[in-house]
Amino acid sequence: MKKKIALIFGVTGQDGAYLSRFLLKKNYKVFGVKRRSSIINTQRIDDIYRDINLKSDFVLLYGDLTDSSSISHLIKKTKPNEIYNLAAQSHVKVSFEVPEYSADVNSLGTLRILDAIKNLNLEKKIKFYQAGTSEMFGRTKEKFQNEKTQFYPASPYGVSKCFAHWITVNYREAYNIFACNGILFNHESPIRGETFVTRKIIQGLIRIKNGNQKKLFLGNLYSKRDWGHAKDYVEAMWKMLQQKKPDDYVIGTGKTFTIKEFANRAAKKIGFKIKWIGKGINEKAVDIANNKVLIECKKRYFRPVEVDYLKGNAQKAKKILKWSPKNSIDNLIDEMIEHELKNPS
Ligand code: NAP
Ligand code: G4F
Repeated sequence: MKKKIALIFGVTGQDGAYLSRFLLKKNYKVFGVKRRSSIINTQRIDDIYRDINLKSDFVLLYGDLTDSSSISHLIKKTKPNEIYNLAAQSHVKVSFEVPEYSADVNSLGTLRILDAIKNLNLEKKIKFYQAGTSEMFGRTKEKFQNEKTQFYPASPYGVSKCFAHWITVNYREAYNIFACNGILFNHESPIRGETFVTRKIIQGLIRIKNGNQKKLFLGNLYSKRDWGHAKDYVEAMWKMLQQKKPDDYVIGTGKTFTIKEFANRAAKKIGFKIKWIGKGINEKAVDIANNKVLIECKKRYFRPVEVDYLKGNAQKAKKILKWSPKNSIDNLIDEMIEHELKNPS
């Protein structure tokens, strides 16, 4: 039987790496799009090349979401059955520093792919997945967000992803493209980028434990996030494209924790006994064993405006996709710690 072909934009990212492995195990041929960088940045997918059973079906090609011609060329060359758009300037805080670039990649980049599908007359041949985010809910007052919750984005990143969401809906309705939006809540893993808060906390506390760092500096300790495991979430992306009809789905765990709660759990598992002292920007976590300060707050890690509370209601995905998360926050933290201990940075 002919193998299905997937084209993944953002293959070098956390989700790109998990999705590649997932699809290769399902017997797909996977083409991954990487950008040119001055230093090799394929660490997350290098082990696929080392896997004799996977490497012959995994091909990396250069491309960029800011370059329409590269997108059309890649689609013509690879003739995909499914396109996964995971590429983005994905850091919320950084999007305040580079708002125009974030919009170019995240919003117009999505439009460029959809428009290439349409202009190449491949509407009936290609299924499209768009990596949407709970950041689109932003400052919503709803306490359990689902597909019907109104968007109220609170960063250039969130706003850029709202454009991507609606242009995906628009091309689905206007041109009958099989296009789905996943509205994914935060998902993490041992290969999460080092500047996202979960990886930063675990990496920082282990460095402190090993004597390689003195303190960990964080921003807002009181925002709440619904954290799942990336490995569960890429399965949901694939499931969306296997349905009879294209649609949009919220993917989350339905549980939410503050950054402080995440840090407390991680610290305990790493072997610290901590207590919190002070208030606001002066709040600190102290190691009870020696009275040393382990965690401090720093103004530079706060955002101009914060998304205070996210909790995802994935009932629709549960019912239609038969999807539910397999990993708890504790499994996730354990796995992240184990990886960091084996691969100290
Ligand atoms: P990530 O680790 O930051 O990966 C982003 C990927 O996009 C990287 O491969 C990056 O390439 C690539 N990229 C950036 N700019 C590009 C451009 N101009 N052209 C082509 N590729 C470009 O993000 P992730 O956590 O895997 O997330 C995947 C997607 O899901 C993103 O769209 C993100 O916004 C969205 N999302 C993530 C979460 C989450 O919690 N992880 C939740 C909801 C939605 P380099 O490696 O070269 O930088
Ligand atoms: O880990 P974060 O940077 O993730 P954030 O902003 O929730 O965004 C991630 O999840 C989104 C899904 O909802 C994705 F769409 C997006 O691409 C990305 O993957 O920050 C989480 C929370 C924030 O409230 C932030 O203010 O942690 C708080 N925080 C506190 N101290 C910190 C820090 N965040 C970071 N990155 N670094 C800190 O030192």
